[in-house]
Formats: sequence, C-alpha cells, structure tokens
Amino acid sequence: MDCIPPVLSLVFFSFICQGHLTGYQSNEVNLLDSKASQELGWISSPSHGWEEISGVDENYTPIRTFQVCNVMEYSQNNWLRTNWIPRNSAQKIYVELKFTLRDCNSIPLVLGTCKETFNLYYMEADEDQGDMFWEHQFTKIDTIAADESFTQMDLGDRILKLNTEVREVGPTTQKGFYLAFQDVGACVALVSVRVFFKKCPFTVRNLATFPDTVPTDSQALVEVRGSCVNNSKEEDPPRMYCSTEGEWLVPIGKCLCNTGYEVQGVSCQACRAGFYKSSPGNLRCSKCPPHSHTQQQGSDHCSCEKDYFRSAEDPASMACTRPPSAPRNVISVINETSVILDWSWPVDMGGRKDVTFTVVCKRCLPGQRQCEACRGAVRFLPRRTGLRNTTVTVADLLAHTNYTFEIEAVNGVSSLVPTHRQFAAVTITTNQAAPSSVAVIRKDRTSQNSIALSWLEPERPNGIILDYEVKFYEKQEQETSYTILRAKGTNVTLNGLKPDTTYLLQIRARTAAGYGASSPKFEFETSPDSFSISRESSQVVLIAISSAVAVILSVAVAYLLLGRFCSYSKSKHPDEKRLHFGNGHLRLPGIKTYVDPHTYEDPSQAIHEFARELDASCIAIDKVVGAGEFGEVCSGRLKQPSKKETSVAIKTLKAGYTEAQRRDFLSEASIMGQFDHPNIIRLEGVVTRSKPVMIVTEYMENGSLDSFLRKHDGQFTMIQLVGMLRGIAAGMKYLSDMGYVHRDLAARNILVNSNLVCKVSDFGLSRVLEDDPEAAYTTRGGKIPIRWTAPEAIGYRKFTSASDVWSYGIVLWEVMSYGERPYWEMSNQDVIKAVDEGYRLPPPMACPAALYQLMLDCWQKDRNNRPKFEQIVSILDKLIRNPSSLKIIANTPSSPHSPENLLLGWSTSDIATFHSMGDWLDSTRTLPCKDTFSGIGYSSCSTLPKTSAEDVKQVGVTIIGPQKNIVSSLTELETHTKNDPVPV
Ligand code: ACK
Repeated sequence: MDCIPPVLSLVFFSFICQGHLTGYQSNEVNLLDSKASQELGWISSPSHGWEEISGVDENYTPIRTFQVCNVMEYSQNNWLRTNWIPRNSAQKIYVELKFTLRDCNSIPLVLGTCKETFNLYYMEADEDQGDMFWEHQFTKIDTIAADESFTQMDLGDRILKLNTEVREVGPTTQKGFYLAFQDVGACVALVSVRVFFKKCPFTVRNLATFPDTVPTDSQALVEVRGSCVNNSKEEDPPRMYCSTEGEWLVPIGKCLCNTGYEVQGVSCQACRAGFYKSSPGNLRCSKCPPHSHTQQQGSDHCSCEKDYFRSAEDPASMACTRPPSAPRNVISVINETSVILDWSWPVDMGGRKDVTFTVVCKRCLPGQRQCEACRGAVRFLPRRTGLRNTTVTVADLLAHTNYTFEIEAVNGVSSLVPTHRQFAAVTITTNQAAPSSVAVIRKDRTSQNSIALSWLEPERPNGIILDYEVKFYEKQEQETSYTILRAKGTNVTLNGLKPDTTYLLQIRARTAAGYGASSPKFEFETSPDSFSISRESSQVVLIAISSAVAVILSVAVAYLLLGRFCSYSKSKHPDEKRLHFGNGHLRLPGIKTYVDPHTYEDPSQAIHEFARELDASCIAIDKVVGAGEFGEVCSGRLKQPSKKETSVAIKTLKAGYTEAQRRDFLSEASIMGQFDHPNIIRLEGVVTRSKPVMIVTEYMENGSLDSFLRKHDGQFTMIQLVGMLRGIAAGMKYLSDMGYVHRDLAARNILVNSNLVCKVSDFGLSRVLEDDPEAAYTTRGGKIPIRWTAPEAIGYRKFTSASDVWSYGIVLWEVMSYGERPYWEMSNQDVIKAVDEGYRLPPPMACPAALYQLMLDCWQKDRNNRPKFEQIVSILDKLIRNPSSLKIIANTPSSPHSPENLLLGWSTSDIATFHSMGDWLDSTRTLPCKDTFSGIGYSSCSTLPKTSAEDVKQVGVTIIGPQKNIVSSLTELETHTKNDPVPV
C-alpha cells in the first residue's frame, strides 16, 4: 500500500460518504456479503497488490474494502481471492460488485500502463482449499469496466459515483466456489462484494401458504403446490409458479374457510359467540337468526330456543319456527252423503309460510264413545292431506252416519313435535242419499223375444234398496218410446222383444231417498228368427205385456183424472197441479211427489199419514222464542223412548182456535212431514191428541236468516255466505223435485242452525196469505209478499218453481247485503212498477260478480229463462270449489242496467220512497252522480224539482232521454208525498 499516493487513498475513502448503497431485494439470499464481515481474510497475491482497508458505509457502519492503484508501475497482475463460498441449494448464482474506478486521464504523471478495467474469475470446489491459490485454475467470468468513473480531483466538490455490476456465475455443479479479482494496472476500490441467489419467498395466496422456493437454473418455471391455512380447506388445489427471477406467478385454485370460520386477512378465524357460518367460503359470520342462539365460538349453526324448531330443509339462516295453532271457525255444509268443510286460517302460523291442512275422518258409531278411523272409499276433494286452501269436500260417506272431522294445521316443523296436534273438530251427521248407480250389468240368456239380465247392487246403496227400475227401448227408436219395468231383485227377464233387434237398457236403484243415478246404457240384441221360441209362448208373453201395459196405463189415467179432480175441487190455487207429466211422461209411482194435504177429504188423515203423533209428556218446553201466526214458538227438548234427547222448536196453536185454524195450523206439519232433506226443516212430530196442539221440529239455534245476518253484519267469509246459499238452493231443488212450490221463499223463512246450515221452513198452506207480515193484498184480492215474488205470480198468480227461483234471487240479494230490506223503503206499488219497467236491485256492496249475475238470471222476466234450482246448486258448488272466482266484485251493472237505464226506469214515486235523495242515488248506484248532484247544491228532495236540464247535463248525463226523464221525475216529485199508499 505504500505505493498508493495519499491523494488517491483519500479518494477511495471519501466516496463512501457520498455514494449510496442500495439495499437488496427480499427474494435474494446472500451466500456472501463482504459488508457483513469485519474480518474477510481474503488472499491477496502478490501481497503489495490488493490492499484491505477499513472504512464506513453511508450509515457509518464499519466495512472492509479492497483497493489497488499501482498505475505507476508496469506489468501489474494483482489477484484477490475470496474465501470458499458454499453454494447451498442455489443453482443460479449472482455476483454483485460495488466499486469505484479512476479515469487514467485524471491521474497526473500516469504511465502508459494505466488501465480502467479489472477481471472477475471463479473456481469451483467441493470444499474449502485453505490458502492454496492457483490463478490458472480460475475461469474468467467477465472483464469489469466502470460505467461511471471519476475524474475530478477537486477535493472540495468531488462527485464520486459508485459502480454496481452484477454477473452470473456458473452453471455450478460443485458444492462451492471461489471468486477472484484480477487487477492489471487500474486504480480501483472494491467497496463490496455480494454473492447471492434468488428464491420465491414464503407467501400466502388465496388462503394457501407457499414455501420458500429456489428457481431452477434453466428458464423453466417451478410449479409449487400450496397448503391451506388452518381452518380452511381446498376448494380447488392451490398452485403457483416460481420464476427464475424469484417471483411468484399465476396463482391457481384456492382454499375456503371452514364452516364456523371467517376470513380475516390471510387466515381463517372462528365466528364469535352469537354468530355462525354454515357453509365453507370466504363470507363473514352472520348473526344468529330470530329464536336461535349460540354460546360457542366457531359455530356452524345456531340452536333453536325452547319450543322453536328448524326442519331439515330449513336453511341455517332461517329463523326458528314452531307448529301453527289450530284452524278456526270450521263450518260444514252437508249434502246427502258429502260434506263441504270450510275453516279459517290459524291465528298463529308459527312463523312459516308452508302451512297446510290435513283432515282426519272418524266415524262415530251410535252409543259408542270412541270414534274409529273412516274406512272404505271416502273421497276427499281435492285431497285429504297437504291442503293449501281452507276448504275440502268429503264425498262418499255413509248415509245417516255420524262423523267427526279433525282439521289439523301443519307446517314444516309440525313433524318435529309429534305430540303437538293442533286441530279443530266438527261433528256432522250425513243425510239420506240416493243410491249410487248400478255399474255392472250381465247378460245371462237371450232368445228371439227375451233377454235375461242380472246386475250387481250399487256400490253405495245408502239405504235399503226397495226396487230397481229397468228402462229399455229399441236403439233405433232413440228413446222416443220406452218401457219401464220394476224388479225387486238384481235380475230381470225382458219378454216380448222383437227378434233380431238391438235394444238399449238402463237400470237405476231406488231407496227411501229416491232414485239413484242411472247405469250407463247397456246394449243387447235379441236372437234372429231361427232361434225363435214357440209361437204360443211368444203370444202369451205378448198378451201378458199388453195386459200389463194396459193395466199400468189405466191406473195412471185414473190417478191423473182423480188427482186433477181433487186438485181442482180442493186447491185454492188452480195453477198448482200436484200430479206431473215430467218431460211429457207421467211421473211414475215410486218417485217421491209432494201430496197436497188439501186433496184429502179428511185433513186429519193427511196429518197422520205424514206426521208422527208425539206424546206430550215427551216434550219439555223451555222458553218462548217468538210468535207465530197461530200461537207462540218455543224452544224445548224432546225425549222419546229409547232415543237421545234432542233440542226442538215447538209451535203451539193458541187456545180458542176454530176448526179451520186447527186444520191450517196442522197443514204445515202435513207438508213438512213429507220432506226429508238436510236443508229442509225436519218435522219431529205433532201433538194433536192433547192440548195445546203442537208442531215439533228440529231446533235451529241461530233462528231466522234475516235477523241472524243483520246481527252479524259483515262477519262471514264469502265461502260461508255461499255455503249458506248453496244449502238453501239444495233445499229448494229438493222441494221443486218433489213438485212443491214454496211461494214465500225469503230470508225470514230460512232458519239457521249452530253449524250455519240453512234450512227452508214455513210451509203452511194459508201462511202465504195470512201469516207473513210481508204479504200484501193484490188487486185480485190475494195476499202476496210483493218484494220477493216474481211478476207473473203477482200479476196472474202463476206460482211455479220458476217463481220460487225469482224469490231465491231476492234471498241471494238479502244474504249478500246482510239482511238489507229488498228495495229498501219503496212502496210495494213502486216495486211492482219498477220491476215491471225492467229495474233490478243493484249489486250489494262487495258482491262477487258471479253471484250478482246469478241474481239477475233469477230475475229474468221470462220465467223460462231463469235457471233451475239444480243449476243454481251446481253453479254455487263450482264457486265454492273455485273460491278465486268470487274475487271479481260486481260493479254498477252495465246495459240494460246502466246508470242511465236505471234512472230511466225510475218514476217520481220511486224517488219519493227514499228517505233522502242520497239514498235514492245510492240505491241506483249512481254514486258519481250523487257526488255531482251534491255539487250542484241539492240538499233534499224539495230542492231537486228546481233542477234544470242544464244541471243534469252538468253532472254528466248527456243522453237526451235520461236528462228529460230525471228532470221530469224531479219535477213530479213535488206532487207526491213520501208514503202514499198505492193500491196494487
Ligand atoms: O228469528 P227467530 O229467533 O227464529 O224468531 C222466529 C220465531 O221463532 C217465529 O218464527 C223462531 N223459530 C221458528 N222455528 C224455529 C226453529 N225450528 N228453531 C229455532 N227457532 C225457530 C224464529
């Protein structure tokens, strides 16, 4: 070192303070760093060549450097060799040199030997060779020149640049190597030597850890498989590639936090208490849903509170729920052997939307406390379980049998609480029903003129089969003429048939309840002539048949004539003939037909034919419930020997009656006693042999329908209302099938029991004339309930089932308006006139359009256009089965009942009958007009006559007709007083 001028020496030391040493990257692993050691111990050869000097770096940390500057001497060959550097796992090795180098031109007096480069060498060795150093064994890596050399010698302002050069070593194969620096006459200071290799450092990507990875020496990427962090699992195997530059590339796949754990940074942490995570994934934990909790950390679900549950299908995010409460307000509408059950939704649905209903049917045998599960082919429509609506029809029950139906509400968690059954029960008794149809008919024998047939009893006889009706006719005759036979058993031989002819045949069974449905048509053929039986026998058959037909015909004709004679001589209403020729055919014996008690010479004979005599001691009267035409109506109990005590209504005949009054009073029982239908009030019997004379009927807890509806205004569901109407229609169908015309069908004459079953009552013969306070005298002297009666019945006493249908329409209106009085306070005279002119009652509030249409159909002027009761029942059944059809609400009817037409239909007296103009406008459903009339300042009927045509035009009635009509009506109003009696 002696040869280095002090000036140069200074140069080397001072740069360190001004230069800057950049830090190395984190993916670089050092094998050697000269700065890190104070005692390098490198070998310098010759010894006056490279010189080791102590200095400080930019942070004033002491470092060791080497320098050489023999520029003044020739033939320089100075070597500096590092210690042995183990290679470790490195494949690709880098050497980073930091040095300063002096520009030869800047050195004064320099010889021609001055150099500006030095050489870098390496030598591989599997182990440390000690101090042995043979230059010739080294391999040159590169000649190192300075990018930045310094020339300035101004000590005060020297800008010295540190050169950094990096070279790759290798490829290496042995365990280690040496580096050597050869100087051939330059002025160089080796500030630091760093030997390193690159690696891809440990990292966490997509919740997978990737270890430190050393790249290969080649250009190929190293594929590395990641491992999921704790509490996570692989969704897709995590992988990454480590590049030769020590960089991670292309992350693929990922891990997801386990259930109960959520992502926080690069790890999965347990959910806190009160939180849960039910699925693997990188979502956050969620708060426990309502009615659930968890006290533990890392929960994958929250447990339900006591009495709350979660079904297997419920997601963990759903609130815990519970079974629903029981259904409410079960009502039953019985029709022979079927029943429509209807109920309201439970108050508590348990917090779920999947509530359905299950119906359990139990048959209760008389005298037995326990009921047994229904057996046999009971049908549930639409089904028994999983009902989504609050109604079901149960069909094919046994006739005259007690049943209990349990309607259970269930939801998705009900099965988790098997002991918790929430149901509402209803007990019913089915009625008499006609037998089902004969399904199987067998041909036993055929001959030229006869056929022997047998068949199976109907599947549901619903009672004792009295006989079978066998109807047959020639196929080509198309039923224009046919023969009817009656068979006691299940076989018959038809004689007197034509040879080689095709016949059609139908059979139906008859019980006390009437005929069942006919069997399907059965076709058979008689044998051709060649199979003929003897001539005599066929003649005998023919004579027998002719005689039988002759006998039947003469009996029928005699019966008909007698009936006509009796009805003409006895009936007060010549229009009403009790013998019928249904469809041109004589009503055959066996079909139940109403018999007018007045056709009996001795009325007491009729009463004892149709009504049972009760012993007065069996009857206990409790209280008076109302007043009838002939005396009080009481409630009480009937206890007949070997029968259960039942609640009854007792109509009494007041003392001091005349014989005619007694006969009229009892005629109601004679009529009622002929009926047996769930919607007709049932007669228990009469007391005629002691006083007071009494008629005892079943007790109807809710009394008359009109007052019942008024008391419960707006409280029933539409289905309940339609159920009641259906019952009334079914009762009326039965009456019309029996040939009975009621003449006073009105809500006041319908009784309602505790199950909301409606039954037709009030059958007295004279009551239409005398008993009904609604009845008014007509111009012909009769007394008629005008508002309920069809125009032809008012006009010329044409009382028929079709006029009953008109009255049914009014009952329909009464029911839908909760007992409103038809035509309000209009006088009878005005009602007759308005109806005659085409006016019809408007739809009651919130009345389904389908029901209003039915009303209008019942009020067809031409009675032939009105529906039959059978059709009404079927329409109502359809509505009940399809409750959504009741959702369309009737508006103000359009033509021919548009506001204009309605107004046209009114006369001044119409208007006079209303309490106020508002009532009238309300009733005509011209509410917009009402508002606008108010707008033009009417306040009472007296101010309206002053209304001009212009005013009427103002309120939007622009058609000339209605304008004139309203104005003239309003003007005439002055001349009428409100309650003028109008003779009819
Ligand atoms: O509306 P209500 O209570 O029901 O008042 C009348 C009254 O008697 C006069 O007819 C009541 N009534 C009539 N028949 C019966 C019956 N079978 N059950 C209960 N109440 C009845 C009717």
